Amino acid sequence: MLYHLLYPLHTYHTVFNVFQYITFRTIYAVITALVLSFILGPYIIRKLSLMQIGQVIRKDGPPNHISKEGTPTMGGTLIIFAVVIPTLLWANLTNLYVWLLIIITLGFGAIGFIDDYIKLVKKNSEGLWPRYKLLWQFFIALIVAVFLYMSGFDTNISVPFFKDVKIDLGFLYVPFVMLVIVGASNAVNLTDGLDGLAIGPVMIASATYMLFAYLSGHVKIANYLQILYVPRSGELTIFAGAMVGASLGFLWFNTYPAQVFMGDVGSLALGGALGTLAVITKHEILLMLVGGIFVVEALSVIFQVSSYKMSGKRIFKMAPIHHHFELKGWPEPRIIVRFWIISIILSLIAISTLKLR
Ligand code: 57M
Repeated sequence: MLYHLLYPLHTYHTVFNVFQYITFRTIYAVITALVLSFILGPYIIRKLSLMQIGQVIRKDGPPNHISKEGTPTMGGTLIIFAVVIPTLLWANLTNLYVWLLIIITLGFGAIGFIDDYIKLVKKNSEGLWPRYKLLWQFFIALIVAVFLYMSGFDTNISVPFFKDVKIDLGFLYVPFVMLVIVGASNAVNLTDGLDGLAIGPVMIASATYMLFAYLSGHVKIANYLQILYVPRSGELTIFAGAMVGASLGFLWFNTYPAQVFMGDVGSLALGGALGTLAVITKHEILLMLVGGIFVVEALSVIFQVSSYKMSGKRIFKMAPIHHHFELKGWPEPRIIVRFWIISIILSLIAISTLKLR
């Protein structure tokens, strides 16, 4: 909005020229998201506590989680607010990609909100029926995928390390996009099982895709790096910047010992947004590397459940894998920070692939 209000004033004074620059507006999207989180955080945590929206801890989980009973959850409402408001403030709102990201964030956030609400307010521990959750996620992802396909969006996917390899998926691009978005959403959801364990890698991945969006949307840099140029995708730098600020702000309250959990409203929204950023910046396969922690967490569940079903034996002491380390006796902060470190390493490797090709 500020872009539309203030940039036109550059004809009266050159200082308003600065509002045309994506870098300037991204920096202020990060700052606005951070400030909003710090201002609204305490209020929202107090509100959630007063409404007794406290986490119910399953008895079959790691024993040290029992003390977390009653921790306010659904803090993801704060995250979504701190992402969407700065985006509306600083992004070019005629950019359709920005609206696609907002739709995914609000849509997946709504699914998570309903799930959390049923679990915590209606006191029904089952929440939304898992297949309904998945169905609604695929439906919203379908809307985004079909819109991209029908608007002539490039259906080629790039392969890391191989600059000349482009795979044109044609109409299969639609299910591919849906899988990336829904997969990322659920992987983040599974990861959100320790204080700050999900929000840390989400912040790191958002910062990585903030860079990718800027590079992919800049014709000269994209050509120099020989990555797919996606016209107008540069505006997503601002959305990704808001995600970085909102994640950092939420981490202030979610760090061990957490004052608030994000809830499905947060994890589903953030994962869906990351998946959509990966699709529109055309770095979908790299998401497997940038979001490597989320991939490992999801795979640990798949392998554990498959192994248990086939042989009755567990591969891990408990899945997702963060619980395995807990039961091995690692203190919670040690697991969390080591997962953050791995996430940073994976992101640096992913960024290096832009040159290693
Ligand atoms: C998402 N939710 C956390 C919190 C957060 C198939 C199976 C692997 C599913 C999985 C599951 O239930 N996943 C749901 C993970 C939960 O966190 C809430 O959920 C939101 C995110 N969706 O925002 O509101 C618990 O995680 C802890 N937590 C923190 N700090 C945080 O900042 O400590 C969360 C955020 C919270 C809190 O204790 O209650 C969760 O873990 O449920 N199931 C599991 O992950 C269970 N694993 C399991 O059953 N493994 C089996 C088989 C089925 C794979 C096995 O290994 O044999 C574990 N989770 C729990 N209890 N709670 C173990 C049992």
